[in-house]
Amino acid sequence: MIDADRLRVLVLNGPNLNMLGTREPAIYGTHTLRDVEELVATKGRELGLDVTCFQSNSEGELIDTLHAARGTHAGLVLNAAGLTHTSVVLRDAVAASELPFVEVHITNVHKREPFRHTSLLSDVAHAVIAGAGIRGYAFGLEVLSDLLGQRR
Ligand code: DHK
Repeated sequence: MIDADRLRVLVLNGPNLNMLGTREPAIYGTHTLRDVEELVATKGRELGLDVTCFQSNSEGELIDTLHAARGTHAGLVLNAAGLTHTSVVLRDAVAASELPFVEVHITNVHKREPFRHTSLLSDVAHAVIAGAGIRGYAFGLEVLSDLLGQRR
């Protein structure tokens, strides 16, 4: 149920994150995408936010979702996964959405391969959280909640 009094926040997950839990568990851990969704639903309730989650392996679907979120959501928690490091079009879609956002990475990308050290999103993100595991999504919601509270 959508509550008109609660700000809507989109939690958007990019390619391969549907494989969480079984994908390279030594790197990404054993929590699943479902665990992420339950975590942000709980945190959202605690913060009084109306959280919607979406994951896609398709860049186009992620872009369409960002376009649809413009004007319907107040903020964004985004793990663009590998597209973080490569996608100009996703960056452009985030900018077009005009949503304040927190960039989240489950792993500490700066401790990993050099190609993961570059983000096409960080310079336009409100905050960047990396290496906190899936708790990073909950932290992202807290940061966004503070920011949106200040803007109300
Ligand atoms: C997830 C991915 O799928 C990688 O492509 C990124 C990110 C890191 C994460 O840590 O959540 O490089």
